[in-house]
Amino acid sequence: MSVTNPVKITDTTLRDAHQSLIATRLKTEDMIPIARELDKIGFFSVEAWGGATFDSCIRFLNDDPWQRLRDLKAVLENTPIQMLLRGQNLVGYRHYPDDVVEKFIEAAGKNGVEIFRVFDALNDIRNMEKSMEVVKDIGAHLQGTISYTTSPVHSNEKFIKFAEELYSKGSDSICIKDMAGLIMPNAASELVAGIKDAIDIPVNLHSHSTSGISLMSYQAAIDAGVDILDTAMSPFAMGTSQPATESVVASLKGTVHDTGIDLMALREVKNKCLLVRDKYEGLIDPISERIDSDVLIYQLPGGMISNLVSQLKEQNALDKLEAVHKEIPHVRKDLGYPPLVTPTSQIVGTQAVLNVLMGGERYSNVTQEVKDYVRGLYGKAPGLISKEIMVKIIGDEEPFTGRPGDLLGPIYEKMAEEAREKGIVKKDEDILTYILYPAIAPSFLKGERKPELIPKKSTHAAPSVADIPSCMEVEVDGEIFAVRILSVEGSAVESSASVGAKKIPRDIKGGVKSNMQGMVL
Ligand code: 3PY
Ligand code: ZN
Repeated sequence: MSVTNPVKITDTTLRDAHQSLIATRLKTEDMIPIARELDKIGFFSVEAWGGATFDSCIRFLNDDPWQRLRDLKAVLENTPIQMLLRGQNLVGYRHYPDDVVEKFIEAAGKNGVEIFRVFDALNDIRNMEKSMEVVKDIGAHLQGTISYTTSPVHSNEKFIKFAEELYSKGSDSICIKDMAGLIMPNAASELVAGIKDAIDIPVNLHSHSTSGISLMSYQAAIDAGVDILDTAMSPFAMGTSQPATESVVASLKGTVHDTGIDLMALREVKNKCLLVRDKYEGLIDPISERIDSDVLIYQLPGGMISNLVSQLKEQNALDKLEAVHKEIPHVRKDLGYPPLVTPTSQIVGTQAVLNVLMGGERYSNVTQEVKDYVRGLYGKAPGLISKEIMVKIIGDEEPFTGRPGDLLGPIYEKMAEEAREKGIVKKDEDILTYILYPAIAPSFLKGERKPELIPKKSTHAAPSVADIPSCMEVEVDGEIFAVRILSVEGSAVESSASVGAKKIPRDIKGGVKSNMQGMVL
């Protein structure tokens, strides 16, 4: 059978896969041997930079993100490096001025990024325009991205119109970014076909296996003519990560869509990945590896679930997790149905936590980020925010309706001066590290930060978690505690309920502070 429509593959092992499964903790030294093997395969691209990796590098790993990029570039001789860029948010959680956007993209290009996947959480083109323009200026591949979600105000028709807008701004390809694994096979088929009908550039589908539906949606997208699919090598695939590269490649062998990738060559990559996975096993949360059908109801992207757990743990309120899950759709509706992706996932998630923990009336306590969102400082909400919610959150203030980036004057030169005065600039890129993460960059750039240790993996066989209740009440000295089993070491038979369990007093008081910085999703 002749291969008339080969599918291309973007392998995400070195970015989204470890961001989704091991909280973005893969160190550069462990990436390089994998990258060397990935380079032999013939992928369309390897997604290896951007998203949360920049933050994680300096906050947790004591790895220089710029050096990582250079090291990757040195071994990825035949395969383009792709990065995920959060539009005007770059690799952070808030908008940066245009001069910083320009310098950052130029530096990323100079150090090795060839394909820029640019998205905005609200699909507000004004938050993407500047970065798209700079990507074009440096002559790199611009992948304009749709943040996919479902809601009463989203439809395939609107997404196709948005794809046309992305195309009109110079996109070389379009990505449908389904960050929570929500896209259904029918919707994938209709959307891919619709975009391909409307514009003549390659279409890439990016999904996560969180809900268990992604492989069916990939097949539907293939039948509808998708050009590129995102997958991860099997040791870092499935669950909250992408479908497995090997499975997709194998399923297309001998068909008109054959990827041309050699399964035996993939084995070599897989073997390298297995060794690395073994080292990080202690970081893999079994929850991330399982199918979670709740995502279809609550729409939480994988990273957000673990983030909520950690916020609630901080407040000794893990027993409120279910209530927070239920609150999230309310907050999302009130805020005009933003797709849940960085930073809106944190904005909505944190407010939902606050609404639940404070009890009483919703929004009696509001985070600064929600106020700014309602003020229009993150861009235009996809749907209406009712007058009632507006008043509750920002009183009678008039929201801003312009391009949020226009409110920010240039800061690069001033902050460069500041960084030099602090004696932390050894190379130009250090200035960008400082501008993006001013609180932690100085200690990182002075070499004062210690890398986090990788938790030890259990030496016992995996427990049969199905047999263990996830939550129980116990009485200690006359007081009732809700105990949630967070992890169980050893086999189910040997383990007692106290292993890895946390006691949670039921009586929760106090508020929640927002921790937008430092959230790696
Ligand atoms: C990121 O912004 O880091 C993402 O992975 C969004 O899906
Ligand atoms: Zn993703």
